[in-house]
This record gives sequence, structure tokens and C-alpha cells, in this order.
Amino acid sequence: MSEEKRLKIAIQKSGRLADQSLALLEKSGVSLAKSRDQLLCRAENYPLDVFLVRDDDIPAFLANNVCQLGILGQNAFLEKQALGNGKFESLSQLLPLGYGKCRLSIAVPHDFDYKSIQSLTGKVIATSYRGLLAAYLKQHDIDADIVTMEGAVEVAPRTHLADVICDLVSTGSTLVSNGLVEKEVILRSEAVLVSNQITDPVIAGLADQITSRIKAVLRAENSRYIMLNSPTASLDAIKAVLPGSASPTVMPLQGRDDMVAVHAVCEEGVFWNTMEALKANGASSILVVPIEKMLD
Ligand code: PRT
Ligand code: ZN
Repeated sequence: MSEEKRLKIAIQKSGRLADQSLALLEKSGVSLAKSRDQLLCRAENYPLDVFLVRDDDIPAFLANNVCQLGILGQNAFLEKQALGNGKFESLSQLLPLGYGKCRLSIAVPHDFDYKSIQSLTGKVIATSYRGLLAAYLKQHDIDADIVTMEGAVEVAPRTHLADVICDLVSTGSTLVSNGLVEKEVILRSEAVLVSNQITDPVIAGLADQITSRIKAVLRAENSRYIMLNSPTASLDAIKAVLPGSASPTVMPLQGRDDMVAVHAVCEEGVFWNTMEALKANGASSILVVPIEKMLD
């Protein structure tokens, strides 16, 4: 009997994306043996092996076809492509995943007289993203020196290693506590699902299936099911207020000619102001519930 073909996916072993990447696979119906100490984790109920690695290694795992799918920050992926001399060109981004959001930005000390990107001419910029920074400077025709640092980029100006920095920012508190001010956003990033060019049709089928399950999970997470009663006369006004819902289901309410029940999937958040607007238009008994799974 031929050996079962298994899809292989690489995710971050530990770090900012690790927990959410694992949780996303589990929500997609893959149950994994819990050990985190090993490199490889076999799914028990799906032909999938999960490689737990450093995010920086994921593009190489894909380029060498050790894995066919990977989850990493778009920043890390694009930086590898920018530096890779074509090695990572055949990899493609399939899907943004909505977590690990950050931006790659240029920040300057608060007493730096920054007028425009031209102010960077002749300056020394410390970064862990040489490839993306160099491309950005080239695009803006700026001649500056780049110093590559693996970590603690934010201390470079204070230690006179560099004039300014280019680093990832999420809340901005690291910049503030180091007396730095964000001036240019080079890239807005989040975790992405990346794939290599899959030639085996069985593996390609598995990759498609996992990708559409992940899509469905993300859609369900962003969607809400809303139920309400509407006066028949104000149905159009209420439909107009329902966020991101093309065609709600409208049902009669027994014994009431003047009222109908409206059910809809809203593919975006339903906030208090929407509920209040629905109420102002005559809606009553408004119920908003999360959706666990969704498949078209
Ligand atoms: O061990 P391994 O190599 O796998 O992990 P790592 O240390 O290289 O990466 P990790 O876990 O720190 O980050 C993984 C990914 O998370 C990054 O590639 C980004 O896509 C994403 N991400 C999201 C971030 C941040 N937000 C972030 N804020 N990565 C790093 N930071 C750092 C940033 O470099 C700076 O030092 O956090 C600091 C700034 O944060 P704020 O909140 O103070 O602005
Ligand atoms: Zn890393």
C-alpha cells in the first residue's frame, strides 16, 4: 500500500504569531498533539504535518519544498523576497490572516529636524529590514547608509550607532519610551498564509481545502448573525442600516400583520451605534450572536 500523502505547513514555534497560528489551524478542524517541544507535530485527524520553526526560516522551508504552506508576518516574507536574489520569487501570498498587525516605519529622535523623506539623505539608518528599507529609499531616490541590527534597533540612535531607525511598530510605546517619533510607514503588515508552487495534485487539493477552511474561519470570526423584529412599514429603512448584509431573510410573525422577523448574516462588526440606529428605525427584540462556522 502506498504511503498516505501529507500536506506540510510551517508556523512560528514561539513568539508573537505562534499561539494564533496554532489556534487558527485548530479552528480549521485540525487536531494536533499538544507537544510544543518538537519540530514536527502530526495532525491526528487530517493528513497534515505542522513544522514549528523560527519565522525567519519559513521561506526557506517553502522554497526547498520541506513544507508547502507557511504562516509568517508579511514583513518577514517580503524582506526575504527583497534579499533573496530570486530564491523566494516563486512563493506566493494566499491570504492575509488578520492578526500580527504592525507597520514597518522610519522613526527619528524627537529633536531630529525632520521635514520630509529628503531629510534622510546622508544619514545612517539602523534596521533589521535592509531589503525593504533599501527598496524604499531607492524608490524615493534617497542616498543613506543602512546599518543592519538583529535586535534592539530602537537604542541605535541613543548609542550613536545610527541617526534614525526603521523598525516594526505596533502600539508605538517602544518608540515613545526611546524618545523616537514615527515619520514614514514603509509597509503595513499582518500574518499571511504563504504557499510554494505545489505540483502534486493530492497535496494541492489538501492545500486548497485547508486554505478554504481558514478563509471560512476568518469570515465567521468577522461575521455576526442578527435577528430582529421590524415593523413592515419600516423594513426598507431597517435593511439599509444592517451592516454588510446583502439580502436578509424576512419572515412573517404569527398573528401580526404589521411586523416581520428579519434574520441576516452581517459580514462586519455590529456595534452599539448600529443597534441604536436599528431601534430608532422601529426594530425591536434585536439579537446579535457570533457565528461558529460558515461555508458557502
Ligand atoms: O523566534 P522567531 O525568530 O520566530 O521570532 P522573532 O523574534 O523574529 O519574531 P516575533 O515573535 O517578535 O514577531 C513575529 C512577527 O510578529 C513579526 O515578524 C511581525 O510580523 C509581527 N509583529 C507584530 C511584531 C510586532 N507586532 C512588534 N511590535 N513583531 C515585532 N514587534 C516588536 C518591534 O520590533 C519592536 O521591538 O515590538 C516592538 C514594538 O512594539 P510596540 O508595541 O511598542 O510598538
Ligand atoms: Zn524571527
